[in-house]
Amino acid sequence: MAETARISLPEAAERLGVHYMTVYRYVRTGQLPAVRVGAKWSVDVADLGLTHRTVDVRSERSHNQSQRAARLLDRMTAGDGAGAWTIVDGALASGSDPKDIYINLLAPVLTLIGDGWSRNEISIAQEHRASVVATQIVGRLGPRFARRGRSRGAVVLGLVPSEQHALPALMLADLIRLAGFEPLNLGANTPAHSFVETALGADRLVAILVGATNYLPDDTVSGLVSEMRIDGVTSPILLGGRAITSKDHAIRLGASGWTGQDAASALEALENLVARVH
Ligand code: B12
Repeated sequence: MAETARISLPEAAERLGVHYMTVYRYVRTGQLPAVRVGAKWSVDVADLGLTHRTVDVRSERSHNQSQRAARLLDRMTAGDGAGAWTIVDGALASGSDPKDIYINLLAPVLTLIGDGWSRNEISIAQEHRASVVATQIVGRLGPRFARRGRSRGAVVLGLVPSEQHALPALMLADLIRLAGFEPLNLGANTPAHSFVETALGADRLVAILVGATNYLPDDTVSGLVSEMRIDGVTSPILLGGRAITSKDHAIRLGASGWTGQDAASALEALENLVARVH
């Protein structure tokens, strides 16, 4: 039968053969159940085996994930679409869903590629090859984000004029579809009149999301927003992406709000907007 005595964190650390701070971290991150009485934590001895197993599984999982990311980076920079897809397919087979693939595999690999480029370790040619392969992966995964049932409304999205980074909008559009909206993605380098035409023609428009990855002069972005307003767009316009650094920044540029700088925060901003309206 399992032992059920309660012991302190230093005692647990001794039994597990790890530092006190490691046990404390297990408690703070929820890997080890603990009870606090006053300033003192205690844990059940029976949970210690569980902790070791959980930590083993987690570290094995994160090891597998980083190996997979390294292999994907290698295939993407080589321009090997088939090889890259085999890796993505392997991740799907081992239980990742398409959203996981975007957020926990493809986006981190793209970030590594960008960092490698900025340190001169990855050439512009490799970056271009990788972008094409990433676009192919997104093209194959895209249909898996489709949802049945009535859409929650249309969301127009696109990137500011002169911006070539189309991939962030492609990925975000799929995630928006998964959340039940109908994305109308205008992609890279979108002029104001295309935002306006799409917004005015959209059925049950929820919002327009305008992304900027590269830094642009503020008046170019605020000019885009005011052109949309002058041309009759009344729906919320949210600005975001890497180059829009805060909510204040977005508001200063004339937007109704900020999407944040990554896909997860963009989805959250959209949900908050819908919750405020209803
Ligand atoms: C692929 C890539 C390219 C490709 C783009 C191909 C394509 N079809 O998209 C090419 C080769 C063309 C390119 C060009 C350039 N690039 Co580039 N590129 C990248 C790279 C490696 C991946 C971009 C990507 O798809 N990211 C996807 C995810 C990982 O990015 P993300 O920022 O988290 O995107 C999310 C947010 O934008 C968020 N989001 C939040 N709110 C909203 C709202 C909206 C509406 C949208 C759409 C998105 C959004 O959702 C996204 C989805 O997850 C990045 C590295 C990186 N860290 O991203 C560099 C990077 C973006 N590039 C950079 C630079 C400097 C350039 C160039 C100027 C120089 C160059 N590398 O040759 C040119 C710029 C050209 C231009 N005028 O736009 C820098 C930008 C620096 C900065 N502003 O901070 C980066 C960060 C590389 C680096 N580490 O320095 N690039």
